[in-house]
Amino acid sequence: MRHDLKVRHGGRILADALVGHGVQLAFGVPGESYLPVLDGFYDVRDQLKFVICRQEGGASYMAEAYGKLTGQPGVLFVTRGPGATNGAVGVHTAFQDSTPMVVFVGQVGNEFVEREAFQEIDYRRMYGPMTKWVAQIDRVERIPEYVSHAFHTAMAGRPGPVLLALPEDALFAQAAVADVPHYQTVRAAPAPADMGKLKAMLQAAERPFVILGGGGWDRASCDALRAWLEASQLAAGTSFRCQDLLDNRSVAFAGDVGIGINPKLAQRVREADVVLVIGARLGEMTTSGYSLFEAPVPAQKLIHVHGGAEELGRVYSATLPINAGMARFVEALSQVKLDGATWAGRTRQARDEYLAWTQVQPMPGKLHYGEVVKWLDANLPEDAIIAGGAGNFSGWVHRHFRYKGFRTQLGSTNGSMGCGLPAAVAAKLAAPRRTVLAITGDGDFLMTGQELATAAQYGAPVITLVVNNGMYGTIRMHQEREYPGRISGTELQNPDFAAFARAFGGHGEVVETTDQFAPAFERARASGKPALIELRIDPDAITTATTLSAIRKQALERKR
Ligand SMILES: Cc1ncc(C[n+]2csc(CCOP(=O)(O)OP(=O)(O)O)c2C)c(N)n1
Ligand SMILES: [Mg+2]
Repeated sequence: MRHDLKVRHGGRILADALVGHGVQLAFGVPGESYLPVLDGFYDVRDQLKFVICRQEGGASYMAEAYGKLTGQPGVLFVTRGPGATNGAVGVHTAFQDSTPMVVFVGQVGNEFVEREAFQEIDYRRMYGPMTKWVAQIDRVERIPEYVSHAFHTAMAGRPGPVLLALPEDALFAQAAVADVPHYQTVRAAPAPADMGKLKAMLQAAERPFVILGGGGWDRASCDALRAWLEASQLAAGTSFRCQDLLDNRSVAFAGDVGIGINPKLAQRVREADVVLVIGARLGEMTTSGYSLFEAPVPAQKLIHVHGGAEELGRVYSATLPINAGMARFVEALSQVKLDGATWAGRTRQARDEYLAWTQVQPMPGKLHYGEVVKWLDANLPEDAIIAGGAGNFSGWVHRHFRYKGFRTQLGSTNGSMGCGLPAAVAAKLAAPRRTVLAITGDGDFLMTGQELATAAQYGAPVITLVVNNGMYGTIRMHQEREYPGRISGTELQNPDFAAFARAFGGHGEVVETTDQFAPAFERARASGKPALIELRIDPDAITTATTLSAIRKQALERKR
């Protein structure tokens, strides 16, 4: 034992370790299972703020969004069994979104382990499939080592969530141990020979296309990539809910390759001869159910660049797989000079098709939600952040909003409902000067609506739009298609959302016509409080392109 070291309890060692790794905000719900950590937080309160949430689902979404926004691991603390189970949703989101996250969970003391003691769960089995690594810190002396390991793992290669269980005895115990320095981010660099092959493949292409997506990006890489795409006259799309990786105003931007894809863009991807995929996993949502690329051997020549070596060849056998971190890859790519004369015309056409596709369509009712999204597009500051959950309401934003820069979008690629408001709260706490919106559905919002309390408690004046159609519209849409007219399990009786917001000390309004929106938004913005605007839309307006009644009619005709 070194004699120059101070004796600390496990909770303080852990708090110091977090500060040492640069953690300034952590999210969670307390539990008696980790009292020494709360005590440690008391000592480091000037460096690290512990944001207390109202439900672990909200807390885990906040940690996930924080990780996504900052590129540093989002940190979550939850208590044993009940906290660990409630908190799972944000961990799954982080896993599918490749978001760095470090989760700490209380655990029974080593003396009771495997007895099914109070709230005991084997986290290795429970969390194994949705984390990069799960471990339990059994000895107080090893807390700095495990925490360092966790941060390195969350950040390396393909980023993702890791989980450390904290047996109570290891937290209460005392030790004199040294801290470990700040973690380093370990990412691979592309081999020069592979960059040579990439250049030859792209230059020989007639119908090239680029798709960006996934995690592990940073602003400088996105900006450099935009410059390269424009200089190369290439057209690019973004994978599902990664629309902010390329400024949507760039002449290179051809749209989002996700749910409800522009049919012309889908055709363009299918017909491409060489596709350069940077960072995207090519999951089910990005490939339109594995149909844009044939699995396992695509018809297109595929250059697949990914930060996780294990991702390459997982579904698709690429012509050229490249394991690289985004920054390293873009740095090398910037040296690749291409003559875009062959495909410049196609790139212009792709852009025109995007511009045409994003024009708003007519929709039933007095409140035109598409026009609302267009208004936001024209009036929000360029760096405003839009957080969203899952539901058909998000389709209008995907289609009509132009994301103008890195991390102006926070969404869940696992299509998880309820992440909009908590993600917005985390974003506002991390970037207080930016305008932050949550765009939610009536079903979506109430999954985590209680986090308005967190917004109020920590002074996070986010603006939430609740798009109210009185139902779980997405499911109703699928239901009408499969079982027309047989409404089952999809209707909602809603509260007064504006009054709900006011009950938390926030600002609340209802908007029923298109004209009412802009002044209501300005009042919400001026209120300086967490604000909520309920948008009452016509329930028939089910997507940007069609109505519920049209879907039912088509389904009935099909079944006849
Ligand atoms: C946590 C979670 N539970 C359930 C679902 C399945 N689901 C997807 S969309 C949806 C309905 C969303 O309803 P709402 O928020 O009102 O949006 P709308 O589709 O009506 O616009 C449901 C239940 C999901 N994606 N995530
Ligand atoms: Mg709804």
